[in-house]
Amino acid sequence: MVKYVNEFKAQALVANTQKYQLLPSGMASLFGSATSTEPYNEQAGVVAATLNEALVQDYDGLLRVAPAWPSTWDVDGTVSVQHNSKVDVQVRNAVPSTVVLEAGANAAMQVRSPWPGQSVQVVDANTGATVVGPTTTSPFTINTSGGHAYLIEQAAQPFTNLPYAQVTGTAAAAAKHLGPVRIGLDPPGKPYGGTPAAVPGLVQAENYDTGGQGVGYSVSAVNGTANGYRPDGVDLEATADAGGGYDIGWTTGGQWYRYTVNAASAGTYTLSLRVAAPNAASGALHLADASGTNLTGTVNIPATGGWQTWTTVTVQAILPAGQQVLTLAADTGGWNINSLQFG
Ligand SMILES: [Ca+2]
Repeated sequence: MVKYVNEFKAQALVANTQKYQLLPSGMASLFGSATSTEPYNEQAGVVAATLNEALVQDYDGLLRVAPAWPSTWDVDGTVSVQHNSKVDVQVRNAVPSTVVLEAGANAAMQVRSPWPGQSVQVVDANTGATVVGPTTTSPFTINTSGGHAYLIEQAAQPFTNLPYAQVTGTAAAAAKHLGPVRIGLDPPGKPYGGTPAAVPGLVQAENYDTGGQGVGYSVSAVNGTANGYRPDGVDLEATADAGGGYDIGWTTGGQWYRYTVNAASAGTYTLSLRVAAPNAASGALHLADASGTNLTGTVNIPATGGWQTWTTVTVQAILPAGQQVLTLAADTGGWNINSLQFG
């Protein structure tokens, strides 16, 4: 019965978070409206309090470990409890795997066994002494010394037998989402206009991501004659190319512009760059993914005879499916770019 209550609670927490946690800051929004200007503090509070109480409860002088944790959720968490103490708990496959009491004071702390019916012992991590058990009695008492950590473990599975799990991983390159809502902040750069450019499709050079210098673009000098197009516009000018609009000029090696795009499918795309260069620009540019991998190889731009005499240079790029940030990197200067057509 408890199990099903916990699962229902987990579903309710997820549903409420998806409904209310709508603001980019991660705060919840009253009435579940993304356009509401009223933060909904209670939502974050309910989530925090519920998770704490589910992981470690401390009332009537008795510590209960994972008394109401949903069986489908793994967790690594720390909960503050009585006597200025903390309990660190890891749960895997519905069973506590690691339980540590970090004592903040000298006290006699009552603990309900995290593994009912199993033989349990408590080891003072500071001294190595076994201070409780092995015992199947529950609850048991740990006479704590402030500043000591106590390993609460199954006698048959002491900490010394636990597998060593190496910490691995790479920095996140994309935001996490829970259903339709953000968990935490998206990367600081955002697609210009709010929506990633569709691939296949046309990406206007002037529509580089927002976020400013070092985020949406990086330029060594601010130039341009069409700064009215966007508040953070740099190096833009009205273009004489077909279709009008703006192009990026004043190119210099080392400058770059980012574009958040959404590729309909993974595959090799033909990238048609609309460019102009009075003189041939060898090794002019390349397109890179978020991890810096060169997707196109170095692209050469032939002489078109003028800054507003346009031609199309075609290269290929392999893209994964979905939303991603592409960087148009200038390797040398001497050219303008109007648009990037992904076909
Ligand atoms: Ca353009």
